[in-house]
Amino acid sequence: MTIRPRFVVLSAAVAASVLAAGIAMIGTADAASTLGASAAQSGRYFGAAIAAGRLSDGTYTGILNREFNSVTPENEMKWDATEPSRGSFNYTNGDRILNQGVSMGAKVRGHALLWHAQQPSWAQSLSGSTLRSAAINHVTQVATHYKGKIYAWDVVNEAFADGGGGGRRDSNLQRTGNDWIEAAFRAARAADPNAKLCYNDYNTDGVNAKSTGVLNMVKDFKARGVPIDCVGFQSHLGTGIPGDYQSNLQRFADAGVDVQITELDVAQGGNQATVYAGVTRACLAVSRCTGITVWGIRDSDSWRTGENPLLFDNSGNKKAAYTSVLNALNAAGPTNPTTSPTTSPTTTPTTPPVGGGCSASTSLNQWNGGYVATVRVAAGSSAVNGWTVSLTLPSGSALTSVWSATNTGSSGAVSFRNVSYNGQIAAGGYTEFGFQGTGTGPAGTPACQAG
Ligand code: 9MR
Repeated sequence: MTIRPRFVVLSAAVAASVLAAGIAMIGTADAASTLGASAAQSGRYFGAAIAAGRLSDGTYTGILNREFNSVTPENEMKWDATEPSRGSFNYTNGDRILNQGVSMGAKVRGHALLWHAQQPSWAQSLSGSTLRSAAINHVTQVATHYKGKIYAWDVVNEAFADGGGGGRRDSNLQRTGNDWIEAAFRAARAADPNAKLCYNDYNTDGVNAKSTGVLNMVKDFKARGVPIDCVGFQSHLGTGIPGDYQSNLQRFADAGVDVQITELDVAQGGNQATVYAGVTRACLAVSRCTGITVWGIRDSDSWRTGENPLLFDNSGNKKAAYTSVLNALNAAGPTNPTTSPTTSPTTTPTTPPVGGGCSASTSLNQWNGGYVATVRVAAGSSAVNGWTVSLTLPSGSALTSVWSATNTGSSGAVSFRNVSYNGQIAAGGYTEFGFQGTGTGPAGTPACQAG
């Protein structure tokens, strides 16, 4: 659904009284009436974790189809589900989630390739190089099965320890060597170059030792060219939101990764609607926060039994928290947030699209001998249906990987075409793709051709 921005002209007196009443006007004239459509106004998604076993429940799928434009399998793509015995893969339920997402035109987040929990028993009993090669094979096989279909993969889940140290969690995977995480990310990139690759964790929702440990890993990966595109913040919250929630997201964005709220749920209590709205506003205020996923649909679908932490009650009715999220999304209006995107070393200014069409801008994370470029493709005043970005790589530079686009050429004049899930951009919205290369990254503003 395309949301057309319409601005209301008010007399000064009316405007003053409206402002005095504290009513947010931007976007209310054409406010979108579902979570997905209202998030799409700023180029974001609003998703839910879903369970294959509930897809035959009409109330459940009715809400899912109506409200959400992204899905995450709650359990169906985990290691125990997809490789129940070594080398023997079962994608039945994972594919059901994928197909549900495809039928909705939704993004599909893959969750999760490697995790210390929910391992099949055969993997739990392995160690050392045998476990390492089984784990990397698992990443390769599953990411290959879903190649081209997944918007973002949680490649590694919950690998950092709780408490004050900021270090890794002990696990059988960690005991194969500290480089297991980067090995997993490299294998995932090789298997599905177009999926965004995320690290995902909990208790990282504010600035603390654990989130700082994850941030340091991201910076290290970026500096060494290990492919990582995004960090997921699970946000299983109690009755409050960390005061530095937004600034924590921003410091990851500033390190050159997208951020996503991946498993949001909030204990029911007096503050539930306020906390939900606060999380939503924080994401909207961080330009690299690409979307929000709630961990279930109705309270009765939640893993947090008895806490009623979701947006719909047991009967599927919208709760106050639902309304507060929808209002926060609509209050952001039909344009992208204006916060500065990243503090990457080199950023070309975005050329404002004139009328329809598209524009592109590049931010570079560069090191001696290589770089990662993130390219933002923005629609003008009309929705874009397909896009091609063209640029020239400097002499000595060659592409080594491309994600969320397909390239023609790998040195000199190169162009990048959208993939299936990011060709359509709402008016005023944007999407991003990226590439890694040798040598020095491209300078200047790339050309963008819509259609
Ligand atoms: O919601 C999931 C629940 O159905 C499973 O029993 C549980 C098993 O560990 O995993 C739950 O999902 C978790 C997610 O995969 C990772 N972050 C924490 C989530 C809640 O436990």
